[in-house]
Amino acid sequence: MDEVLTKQKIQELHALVKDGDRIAIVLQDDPDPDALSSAMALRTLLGRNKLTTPIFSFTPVTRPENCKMVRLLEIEVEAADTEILRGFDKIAMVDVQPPYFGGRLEHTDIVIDHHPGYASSNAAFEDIRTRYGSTATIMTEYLMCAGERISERLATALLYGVRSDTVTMSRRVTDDDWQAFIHLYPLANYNLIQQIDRPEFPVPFARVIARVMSRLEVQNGLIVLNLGRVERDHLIVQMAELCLQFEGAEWVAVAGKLGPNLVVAVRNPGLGRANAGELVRRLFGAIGSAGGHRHMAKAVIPLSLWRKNGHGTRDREIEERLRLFLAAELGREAEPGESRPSNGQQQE
Ligand SMILES: [Mn+2]
Repeated sequence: MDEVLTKQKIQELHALVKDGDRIAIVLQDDPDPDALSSAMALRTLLGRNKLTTPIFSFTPVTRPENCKMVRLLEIEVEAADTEILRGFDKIAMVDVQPPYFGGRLEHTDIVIDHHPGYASSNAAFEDIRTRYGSTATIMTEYLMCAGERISERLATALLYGVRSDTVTMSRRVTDDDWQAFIHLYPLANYNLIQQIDRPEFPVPFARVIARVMSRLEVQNGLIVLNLGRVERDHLIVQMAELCLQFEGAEWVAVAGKLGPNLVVAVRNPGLGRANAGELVRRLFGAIGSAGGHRHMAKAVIPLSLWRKNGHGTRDREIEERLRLFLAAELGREAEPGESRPSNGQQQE
């Protein structure tokens, strides 16, 4: 924690903002927990409320966990447009920087962020700390140095922000992030965090779960399920997470048809050295977009290309084919003669 720098920045910030200023806090599209909590913190730091300092985004929050955060913590995010924002005395942004918005924003006064790689803007106030795992860490430091009281609601939001940007303190995490985490932990409401973390299924999805679960098997550590047509991408991901909870599950692939595509979510518990991202790239990189991290990955394959490769698109056929691909790639009981799908041109 850099107390000297942070105290100086707080002074700069207060010198810049006049009492009567109407300030808009603008977030990245589809704001994430780090952005949302940082906006709440900035508002508190400036001693303002949602009327004098509303939060804006050009597109709404969509991830189920983030929607739940917004709902449970009663965070209001208004729809931004260039014209509305023109009416504000000052524009602030957290967890994002002006070049991100292109022509959508005419000017910016306050920028607080941790993302590297942006060209410096000419905002009057800038605090970019690329070393930090989250913007919520910077904002927690501001509140601590300002001696500001952090309410349970704000602490819960910030803790969730730090946690989600650092993938539960496992990625890019620094001492500063830990310091913020330790400060926020006793102030936050852990029941609320658990609620936010537990994404909901729409009730009609129960029928889909009942149908596919009746054929769930763990074969040599592998679970493969195809849900058939789904309405939202998140359902595929949530089902993959759920399947990972079955005893003996070392690899999970859950697929679903979404629009013109076949979406495949792949998970493993992240214990070994296996890499789910590499696995889906090897399997599907040639016929779709595929990628991810060590324990979670996703492939989006146009059904037309899947069909062009001679694979059936009926739900059971897809499931069987995926099982063969996965089993072969993982070196488990593969049926002979099966090869990876290709687009007929590129081969790795
Ligand atoms: Mn962030």
